[in-house]
Amino acid sequence: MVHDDAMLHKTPRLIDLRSDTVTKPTPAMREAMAQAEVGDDVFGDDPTVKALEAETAALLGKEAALYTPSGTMANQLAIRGHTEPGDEILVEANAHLYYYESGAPAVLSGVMCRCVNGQRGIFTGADVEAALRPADQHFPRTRLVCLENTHNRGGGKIWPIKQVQEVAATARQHGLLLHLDGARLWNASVATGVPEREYAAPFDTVSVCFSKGLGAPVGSALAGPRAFIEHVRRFRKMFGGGMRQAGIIAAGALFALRNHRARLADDHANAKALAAGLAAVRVLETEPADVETNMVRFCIRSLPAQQFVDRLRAEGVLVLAVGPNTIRAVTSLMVSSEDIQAAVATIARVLSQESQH
Ligand code: TLP
Repeated sequence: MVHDDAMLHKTPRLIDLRSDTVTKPTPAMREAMAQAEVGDDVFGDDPTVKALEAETAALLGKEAALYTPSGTMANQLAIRGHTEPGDEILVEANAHLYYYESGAPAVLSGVMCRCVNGQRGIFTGADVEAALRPADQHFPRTRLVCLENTHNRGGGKIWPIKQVQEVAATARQHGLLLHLDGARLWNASVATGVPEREYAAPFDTVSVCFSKGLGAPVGSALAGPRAFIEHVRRFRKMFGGGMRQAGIIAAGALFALRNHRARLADDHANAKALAAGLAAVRVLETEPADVETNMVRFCIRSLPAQQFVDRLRAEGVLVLAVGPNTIRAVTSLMVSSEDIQAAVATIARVLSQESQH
């Protein structure tokens, strides 16, 4: 285990499966942050931010990258940079940048979102074609297609590389630009062995997060062509994302990038173990074969999901209701394999208490 229990869990021991965003910096990461060389990044003076941006761009096979405070900002900068107000973007109906980003495409870029319905977030070139309309003054100009890998609301589903390439080829045939929300691209690469740069290759821009499974406290990046990254640097400032001595947090991100990617395999093994444990608890509908990375989704019918979540919280297990009957559990460096077994036991106990009522 990477984490140091004494440091990370000062308060009563909770097993936190709400998200991989809850990860706290490890002692070694904190040390790297304390030692970071810093400067005013708006003046271009922060060497640690520059190092992070260069390493991220290289890993993704792109010319340049821009450090951002959040994944939301990285996605929204991509949309802003690729479009003009009144344009339309094609997104999957459960895509984070459409579903969970507070209506930002409408406000920050003035674009319309046209939704494609995927299977756990995955769609086809034919779906893109079906959503396109002829060039005509009545229609908005379709400009950008967005994919998400791994897909959050798809339960951590990985886009098969062949299908990414097929969708990208269709988009290109129609002169469309491509953006990848790769908040958890690291997970896809660890699970499949397909390098990040190969997944990133068909896209103009890719956003990635350091503050999820990689365990850094803050930050994401947007990678793409150098001219595009310089173009959106201005929008980052406009959106309030110009940070000063950001090297302090970028050092955590850099440490995460260099040291925490391979260990995501542990999270994936823990997620599979969790799903297997839950499958054995009769009342819960879960499909262990659907668990491809660090997320487990399960349904509960006997009481509303939120009520079940509240009951579990009282027993020290935190999960998230993501629908009226659907619950999400995410593994990360905050949870050990022992925690997973304890969480399964708690869930089983709470369910059996409920069924006695
Ligand atoms: N996802 C969060 C919540 O916002 C739902 C989570 O707990 O999973 N892209 C994807 C695919 C994401 O899952 C997230 C965060 C983001 C972008 C946004 O990142 P932040 O939270 O840094 O703005």
